[in-house]
Amino acid sequence: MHKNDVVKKILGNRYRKMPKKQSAKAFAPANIALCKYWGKRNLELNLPTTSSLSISLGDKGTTTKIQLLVSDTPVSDTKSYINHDQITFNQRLLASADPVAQRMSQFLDLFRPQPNFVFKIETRNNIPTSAGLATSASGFAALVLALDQLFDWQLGKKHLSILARLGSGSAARSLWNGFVKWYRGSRKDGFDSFAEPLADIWPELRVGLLILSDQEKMISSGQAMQQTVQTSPFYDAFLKQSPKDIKILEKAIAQKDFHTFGKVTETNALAMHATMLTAWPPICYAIPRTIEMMHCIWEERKQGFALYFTQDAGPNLKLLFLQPDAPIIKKLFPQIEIIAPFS
Ligand code: 2P0
Repeated sequence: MHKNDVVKKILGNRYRKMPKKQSAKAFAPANIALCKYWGKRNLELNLPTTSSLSISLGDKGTTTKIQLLVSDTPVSDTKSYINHDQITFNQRLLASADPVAQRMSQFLDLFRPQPNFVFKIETRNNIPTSAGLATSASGFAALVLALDQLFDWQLGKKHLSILARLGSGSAARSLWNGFVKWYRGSRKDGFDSFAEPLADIWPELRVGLLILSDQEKMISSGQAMQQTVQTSPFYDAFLKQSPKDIKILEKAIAQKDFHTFGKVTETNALAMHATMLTAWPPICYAIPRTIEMMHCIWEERKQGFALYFTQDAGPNLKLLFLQPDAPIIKKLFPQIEIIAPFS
């Protein structure tokens, strides 16, 4: 099944219709996975090998404004229209060859009413793009929300989550605040692979962004996932452990058991990175400073401090702690940006 078939099925007679509005604007939060998505069972539809669980970052994320225009550039073949989308990212107009613009334009092709229509997109992140946060998650979620408004599809969140997943897997989770679970599903068409929010809230929970490098990632997460799935002898262990981790995490969240919550989150991230280290060629997103900070966190924990971390497809760490400890954390890590996901 192709992305287009999924879109057709969701939109029905609204598929490739003209927009109802001149423009639309939407916001979606960034999210951090507590139990990770690492591997696809279907590359085309971004269907995951496991379910995952995340925490959204409140008002930190992406705002996207969208308009549909008729292209005034005469071109001979319809394909070349597609590269005429005007995409401004953090106030910078992207060249059509830019990988971010290409990825967005390819996604927009799924909704373009006619080949000679181009989208004008202004997208802005209020978190540093270099922060190692999955801005593709909030980016595609905000884009889908903006498209829904522009075309007046009036889709429910389940269908919006499926559409966002077609742009980027983790975007399926970026349509809500708080804790969000994305189901693996088992259907080939992915109609049972969407996200939903958990009812629980945890106002004291804090996420600290510890930026250790603003270097570009050496390998994209999509590529790294594939390499891991195909070559790591430890990947099966990750698959087996993941549903157990989600179950324990859900219980820990419901009971506000911070130690279990932190321990499982940290172990799950380290397990994901262990599968990457054992892939061939090996993938290591950590830099020396990442390891140094891990030791520092482990040392603080030995002293009785309730501090845990998670790490995604980059060298930066995301710290997990509770609100009363925020002043000590600030002292230990002066450069940290502290986010209160439920405020
Ligand atoms: C996650 N990550 O669960 C995991 C943990 C990074 C590490 O989802 O190829 O940008 O667009 O589906 O969602 C980052 O990968 O990958 C990611 P695609 P995506 O948050």
